[in-house]
Amino acid sequence: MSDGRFYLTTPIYYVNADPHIGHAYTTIMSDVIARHRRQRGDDVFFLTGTDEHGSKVAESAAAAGRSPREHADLLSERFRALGTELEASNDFFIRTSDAEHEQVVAQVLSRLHESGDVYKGSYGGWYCTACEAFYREEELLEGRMCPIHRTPVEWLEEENWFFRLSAYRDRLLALYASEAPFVLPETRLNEARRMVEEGLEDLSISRAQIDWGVPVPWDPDQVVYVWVDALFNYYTALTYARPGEDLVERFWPADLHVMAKDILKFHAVIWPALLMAAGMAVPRQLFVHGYVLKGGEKMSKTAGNVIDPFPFIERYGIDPLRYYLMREVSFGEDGVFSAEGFEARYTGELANELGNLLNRTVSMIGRYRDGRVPSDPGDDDELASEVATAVSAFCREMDQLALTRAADVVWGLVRRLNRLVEERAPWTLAKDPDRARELDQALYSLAEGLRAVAVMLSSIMPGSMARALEALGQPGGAIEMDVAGWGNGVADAVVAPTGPLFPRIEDEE
Ligand code: ME8
Repeated sequence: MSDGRFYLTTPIYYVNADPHIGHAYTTIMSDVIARHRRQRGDDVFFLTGTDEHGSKVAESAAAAGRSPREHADLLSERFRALGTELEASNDFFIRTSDAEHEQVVAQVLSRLHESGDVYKGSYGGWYCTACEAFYREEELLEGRMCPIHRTPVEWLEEENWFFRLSAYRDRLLALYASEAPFVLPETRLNEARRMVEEGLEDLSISRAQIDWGVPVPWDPDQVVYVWVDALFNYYTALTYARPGEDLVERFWPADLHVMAKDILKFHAVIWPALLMAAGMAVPRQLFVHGYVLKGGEKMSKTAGNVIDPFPFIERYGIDPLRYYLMREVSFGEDGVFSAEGFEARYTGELANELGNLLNRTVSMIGRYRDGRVPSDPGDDDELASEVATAVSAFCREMDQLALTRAADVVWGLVRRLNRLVEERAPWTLAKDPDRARELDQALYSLAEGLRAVAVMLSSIMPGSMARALEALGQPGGAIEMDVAGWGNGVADAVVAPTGPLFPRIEDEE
């Protein structure tokens, strides 16, 4: 899968409205993957950013009484701030209004033009501005509504530049047949295949009636279609993210694009065809996740049912939100976000199962062994092998991007360790000097098991797990996956009791 370097991206988000939990979800899941790859020793480049051109943004700017540029500056900052709050470890934040991006888009467009697959034509179709896409009559819902947004579409007729997408049918089908699946999960790959098999229409890649965009290099009266402009961000970012460094050479093509299913066609069909036409390597893989739902509905700016992530972060810190989304919304499927569900997992799993386990372990080591983890690991082969199994299962699930299953694996170990506390009952062992060795072994096993848990969970809850490692006597503790295994850590460490990792949050009411 990877050759030691790993380039992954989130979609770049439209700056037409404020970010919500749906955007947070994609960014967090991508960040978990990025952090995990780093823990595996990969040279990672992680990109996110904002999509700023086109009529959707221009119209929302006008509605807010701002110029598109002012509006984009303001909203882009909110997405950047969201990334910071989420503790996203992205290496760069791209804006499609960056001059460097615009220049490279113009260059790539010229290459497309020279490929012979770009021609001038006229087109009339039903346009949904929220999707920034045309629909055929038969794709619309009753009353000429957009199938995604359920809002009215408008008839648009212009003379534009077209990309001969229809000519890429066989090459796309060959791409979908490649051994390493181009799209995960498989249902989404099949969906892409169906789209191509059902027949592709050529794609209008310019717009005549708006000017908020990148001018078409050979016809400056038109601007580049916002989706073409946006897709190429994945390439352009590498040309200027680190001045003086050739990131294209190092990271192209992308290893993984993460997104939700709403933009599957753009990424699985249009994007590789554009790259093929421009003579550029296509990405290795896409992961298409489901929707975060509120009630039964997709959360979206257009539907107006969004949940703001900031209050949750303010109240609980970021890690519980990262954990909750990872566990609750099975990666690849739809899942419901609810404040009640969030609180239940916070209290039941984070505070009680994990936080208490750490707390008890550290305080028993304090009480029975003067705060020093026994240096003799004893021969707890059974637990040692359970930890080894958990670590390798975790990595295997992460490699398959089965993020939620990976989290389940760790949680299995957390529960195992909780049972171990009850089974070994260190408080009973402590009363009997003849059983000192058993007590040593129990305390060592709990601490070493918890260290493995903390290393695995570091990609999901980086801040809290750094604190957990510190409590286990591993300040600035190594989190490389190859030290997660048994026997690499806690022997003889001096534990450092901290306050609860996940404190009870009193209800304000
Ligand atoms: O489509 N559940 O931007 P966008 C899960 N600019 N994920 C969600 C979500 C939800 N309810 N709502 C949004 C665009 N997302 C284009 C992309 S890329 C070259 C250009 C996430 O602001 C999810 O990743 O509409 C989805 O694909 C993306 O936000 C759409 O963001």
